[in-house]
Amino acid sequence: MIATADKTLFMPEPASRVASSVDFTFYFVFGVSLFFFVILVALTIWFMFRYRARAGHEVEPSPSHNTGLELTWSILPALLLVMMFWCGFRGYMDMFVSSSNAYEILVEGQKWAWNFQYPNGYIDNELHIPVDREVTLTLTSTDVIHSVYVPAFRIKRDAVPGRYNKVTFVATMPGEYQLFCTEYCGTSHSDMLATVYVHAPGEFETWLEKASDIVGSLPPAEAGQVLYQKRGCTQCHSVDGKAGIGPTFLGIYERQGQMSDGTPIVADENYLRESILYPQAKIVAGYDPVMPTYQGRLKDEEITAIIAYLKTLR
Ligand code: HEC
Ligand SMILES: [Cu+2]
Repeated sequence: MIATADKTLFMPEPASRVASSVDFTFYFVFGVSLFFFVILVALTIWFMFRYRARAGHEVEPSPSHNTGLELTWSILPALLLVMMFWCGFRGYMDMFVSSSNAYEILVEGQKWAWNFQYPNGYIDNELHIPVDREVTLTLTSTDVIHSVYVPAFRIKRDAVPGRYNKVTFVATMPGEYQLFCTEYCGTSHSDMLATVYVHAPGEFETWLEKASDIVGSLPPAEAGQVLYQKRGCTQCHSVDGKAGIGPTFLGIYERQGQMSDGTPIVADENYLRESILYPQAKIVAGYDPVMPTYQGRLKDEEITAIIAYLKTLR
């Protein structure tokens, strides 16, 4: 691969193995386009001036044919196009075909957060990966189309509800990188961010082991707070009293609420549990029914921990 090791005009410093070939393809297409754009526009303007109609100049019969010229302007661009296809196709295959020992992470987009599920079942809202190891993201979505984009890795792939997409890459430098949702997906689309942590050799396994045991290693209320942050609730629920897309969690426990059909309700444990598992069962007055269900996505003990945390928000 042709290496362009630095950050480019449009992109951050490359941090994956495919990055340099993506940059090469981009600048090749860009350069060829720019070259022909300048030539064509310059010639057009010059000919307009040079061959303009004016007194004393008769219209000359145009030559009908020039084999040499026609072959040149057909074969040369055709070769350039084949080269573009070749670069693009190779890069696409590099990102699409994974080997059998790639580390697979399931990625689920939801309005408006990412869930990254590791092989041991642990789910996090940030992407953690080992350096220098082939990683495959298998993407899907619970609601609308989202799209994973990590500029430093030069990878981008859609997360489509009801199907699985894959993207494969090898991160080459430990550090933190920005991940964006790059498919407009509604109100908080621009907040649908995540950080990619590329761990130095050996550190990834240690991180995963520690992170996986939230409920086992923390008191319920603290575990609940971590889950609140890591499982996407923050996108819609504040804990400081401000209403967002959903009601604030401040003082939610035993709060007197009203449902959209007018029934009053007291937010006890069972109501909170129901709200998390079956959000559409009772809709809080003044809000839209946009909360995704966490059925099958939060374990019982995790829901219990979240409720324990909600009780502390007085
Ligand atoms: C996409 C935005 C969104 C996300 C993400 C979300 N919720 Fe909600 N949630 C809502 C909305 C909107 C309502 C109010 C309408 C309703 O009752 O469904 C709500 C209502 C609730 C209620 C009832 C609130 C009340 O005042 O009665 C609870 C409890 C709740 N959510 C918990 C959670 C938890 C826990 C999470 C994370 C695991 C979460 N929600 C994630 C949007 C969201
Ligand atoms: Cu999105």
